[in-house]
Amino acid sequence: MFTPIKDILAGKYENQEVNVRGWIYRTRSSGKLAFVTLRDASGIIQATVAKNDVEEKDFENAKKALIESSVKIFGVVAKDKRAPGGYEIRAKKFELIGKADAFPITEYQSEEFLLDKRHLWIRSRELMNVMKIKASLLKYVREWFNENSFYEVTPPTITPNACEGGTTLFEFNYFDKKAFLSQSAQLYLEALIYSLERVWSLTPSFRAEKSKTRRHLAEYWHLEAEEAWVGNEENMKLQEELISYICQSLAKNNRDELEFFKRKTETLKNIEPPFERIKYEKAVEILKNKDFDLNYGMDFGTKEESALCSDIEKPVFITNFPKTVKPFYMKEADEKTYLCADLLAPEGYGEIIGGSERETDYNKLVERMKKQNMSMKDYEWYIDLRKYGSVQHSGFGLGVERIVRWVCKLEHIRDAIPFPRTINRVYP
Ligand code: NSS
Repeated sequence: MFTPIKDILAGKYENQEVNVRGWIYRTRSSGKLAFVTLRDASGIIQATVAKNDVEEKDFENAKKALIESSVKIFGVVAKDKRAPGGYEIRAKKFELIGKADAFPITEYQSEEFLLDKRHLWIRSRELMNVMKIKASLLKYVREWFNENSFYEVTPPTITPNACEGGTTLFEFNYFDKKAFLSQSAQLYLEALIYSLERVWSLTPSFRAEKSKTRRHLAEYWHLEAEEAWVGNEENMKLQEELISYICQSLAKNNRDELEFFKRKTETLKNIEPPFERIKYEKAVEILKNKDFDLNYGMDFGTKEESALCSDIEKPVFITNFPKTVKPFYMKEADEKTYLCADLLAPEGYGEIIGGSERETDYNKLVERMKKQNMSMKDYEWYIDLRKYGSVQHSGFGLGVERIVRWVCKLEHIRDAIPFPRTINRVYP
């Protein structure tokens, strides 16, 4: 049996014998003593290997093994103030499992080099902690959807049409036909509400973003929900509750990882409904007062969003965007605007959710699509839904890496995903 390092550091094994296994994080030796710091998925602990306590071969291996070699250690746990974490293992056996070559990643490396060596860099403390936060966050999301009677569904990621407009579509040859990588599961979720009423899905979404930004990936994880019999106001309430549940759960259960990123648990605990709602029109005024050169009808970019959410403590909804900047499927609020909302994260991190009430009127949809020169044939199935028991419905999409970036205060979204896909990177 092998003991997770975290349990030893929690003080459960003082003066007891343990077996641990993992990878060498740091190593040094002096004379008859080798210090080997060991890392497993749960934590880091120091082991001392004394020449007189182990077989000669084991001692030689402990002295020579380079960092990232995999090892198994058997020994006794001792409390020791000098050891990082307060405990160390005094080894009785040291077994070298996989000898490592000289590890290519040393202390000061360029971002590009670390991205080339991503398959190794994912072992770093930073990326391990990000991945732990992400795994927990997805667990909380599942809990919340289960609690709130949503069914998880599995929509396709190969699609015949666009959801969010043609400019960010990845097209490919599908058995001699044109097909696209999905930008959003929304249109399929809309079909699924007629059987299950409340549905959600977690899928990769693809955006051929031609710009280099710190918040766009070409492939990201998209968490989407769609609800029958629900208008945009209730849709926003669900989003507030979901975001709050995620933040409360992280604050309660992920202290160590949050501390690593200097994210205060208090800040997350304060993220409770209601979130402020600001109409797009008002947001334009706010930006103009901050000296932005911008007119009604223009979309917000990174800078505009940042300016709207840099001084706030809770996420904020920007609602009622003009029809000119949003896709065809939204329900109109009035002649100029849609019943929609983008949720912006605090501290300048910007949009994490896009959501709206959907157009239910067959004729309005067709008219709008014709105006935008959309191919009616590709969307026939979608507008068909309006013919068979159409009901009010709404939904939203949350960018998983966007919320992870905010919670972990990451400079760049690519560090919220183990193998980022961006405009100039598909390797490794
Ligand atoms: O384009 S969205 O704003 N909206 C939709 O796709 C809707 N069809 C979702 C729905 O109602 N079911 O994208 C939703 C979110 C957005 O708020 C971001 O958080 C995230 O998806 N998003 C991205 N994350 C990372 N990289 C890129 N390129 C990206 N684009 C959107």
